[in-house]
Amino acid sequence: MNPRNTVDSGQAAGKIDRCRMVELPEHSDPRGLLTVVEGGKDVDFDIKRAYFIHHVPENVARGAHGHRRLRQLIIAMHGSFEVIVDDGFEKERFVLDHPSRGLYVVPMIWRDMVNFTPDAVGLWLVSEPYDESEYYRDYAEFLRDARASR
Ligand code: T46
Repeated sequence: MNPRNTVDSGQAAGKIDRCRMVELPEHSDPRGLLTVVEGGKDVDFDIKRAYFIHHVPENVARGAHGHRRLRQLIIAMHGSFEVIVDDGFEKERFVLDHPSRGLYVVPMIWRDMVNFTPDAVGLWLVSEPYDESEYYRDYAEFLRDARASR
């Protein structure tokens, strides 16, 4: 685990203060920058899946869901967007606007992605294969479970 970025797992999953910006290791030389994300080192999970979101129309929000088990690192590869995380008690807004900084999000967090610039490309590195049954799509159901788990 990179000591600058240590992110831990376990009991406190679902608390908003476990969601944080992670500085990714950059390798700079006259040819430019190379940024690395290594599962189990820069993030505390094995990366099982990657997906990216782009060409989001103006004023369109994405997300509006939570995950029961999934951990993720969200990176704005180009352009910028904002992620609002919500643990059922508190909310926090993060601006993602640099490809060497990612937002680490633990399970049991509701998230909304807003204010995508027209050129935004977001990359999601996640800990689980795609499984729709692992999502919360209903905010009332998420809130009930998130609050019951404290
Ligand atoms: C998240 C945000 C940022 C797949 O078939 N495989 C996949 O791995 C994913 C992520 C999606 N899909 C299909 C399911 C839907 O028919 O792609 C379609 C759009 O997915 P969804 O409605 O889940 O899109 P978002 O923007 O609401 O959420 C997605 C991810 O699901 C979610 O984990 O963090 O992007």
